[in-house]
Amino acid sequence: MMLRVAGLTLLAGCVTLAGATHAIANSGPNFVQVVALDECDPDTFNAALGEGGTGFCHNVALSALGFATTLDELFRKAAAGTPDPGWDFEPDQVTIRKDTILSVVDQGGEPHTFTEVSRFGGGFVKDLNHGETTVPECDGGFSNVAVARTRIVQGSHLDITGLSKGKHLFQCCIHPWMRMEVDVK
Ligand SMILES: [Cu+2]
Repeated sequence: MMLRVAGLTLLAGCVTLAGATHAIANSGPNFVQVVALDECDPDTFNAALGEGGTGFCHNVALSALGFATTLDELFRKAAAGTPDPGWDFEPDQVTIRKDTILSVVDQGGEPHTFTEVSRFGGGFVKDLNHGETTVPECDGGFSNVAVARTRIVQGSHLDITGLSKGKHLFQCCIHPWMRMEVDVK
């Protein structure tokens, strides 16, 4: 009986390893990863925004360590024109070949969007915009299907392919200071 349990544990270990190998195989020359980061505080975000809200926060680890930013702080910093740098796309700029898969992973605690815009500007949450006008690509928020398709929830990723040669600008339609430039050779 004990042996059988041990066997099952070993099997589970193999499955985990297989998953890791797959991830490594994906990070070849034609695969570039971008991470979306934030430091949302689950207590204040979820009380105000709820399960279905645009800011629902799953960031349990950071909060327990005392590093999380409260919802009030986030809005206060944005209004002061000094938005929280913990909300960020990394890297800020990347140069890729035309056939590269750009995979954007949300490693923060709350949802973001990775939305291509013709010019950087405000998102669809007016009080986070510091006076900037909402860019047309973010207009309407998630009720706009084009915006909803660029949403990335915590722990998931969005793969961008088929970008044309030249300069592409992406921003988050919720936190508009999250900006990134992608140059395709
Ligand atoms: Cu965001």
